[in-house]
Amino acid sequence: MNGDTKKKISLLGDPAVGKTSLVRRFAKNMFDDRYITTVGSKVIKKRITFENGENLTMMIWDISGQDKMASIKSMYYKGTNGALVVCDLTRPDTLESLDRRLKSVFSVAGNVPVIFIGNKADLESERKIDREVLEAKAAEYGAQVFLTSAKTGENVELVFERLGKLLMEE
Ligand code: G3D
Ligand code: MG
Repeated sequence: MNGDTKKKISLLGDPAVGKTSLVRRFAKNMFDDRYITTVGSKVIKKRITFENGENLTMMIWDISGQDKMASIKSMYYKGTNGALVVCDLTRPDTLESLDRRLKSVFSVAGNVPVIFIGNKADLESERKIDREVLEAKAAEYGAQVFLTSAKTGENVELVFERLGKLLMEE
C-alpha cells in the first residue's frame, strides 16, 4: 500500500493541559504542516511515513473551549478515528473530566482507539497525578499511557506515531 490513508484525530482535555502546545511541538518537528482555521478549532494536517513505507495523513483537531455547546462538540467529534486524551500531571482535576469527554466522543464517533497523555512531565516537583493512577484510568479503555512534555519535547512524536500505528491497523 502506498496510499492516501487519512485519519481524523481529536485532542481532548481541559483548558491549559497543553493540547495546543503538544500539536505545535509535533507539527514543528516535521515537514508539511498546515494550519486550517475553523470556528473554535484548528485542524493541523500532518503526513507521516512509517518504517514499512506506508503513509498516513493525520488531520489533528485541536478543539478549543466551547465546552458547553453540545451541538458544536458533536460536530467536531464527528468522523473521529482516534483520540488523544490529555491531562496535566500537576492538576488532578484534569484527569477527572476525561471520562465525560470520552463518553461524548464515543457517542458521536463510536469506540475509537484512544491514548492517554499525562503532559507537563517536566514539572516533576509539582506532579500530583501518579503514573499508576493514570494507568488505571487508561486501562478502563484498554488504552496506553504516555507521559509527555510539550516543553522539552519528551515523547511527543512518539505518542502521535503510536496512535497513527493503531489507526493503520484498524
Ligand atoms: P491547551 O491548548 O490545552 O489549552 P496550551 O493548553 O497548549 O495553551 O498550554 C497551556 C499552558 O501550559 C501554556 O502556558 C503552555 O506553555 C504550558 N504548557 C503546555 N505544555 C507544557 C509542558 O509540557 N510543560 C510545561 N512546563 N508547560 C506546558 P502559558 O503560560 O503560555 O499559559
Ligand atoms: Mg489550546
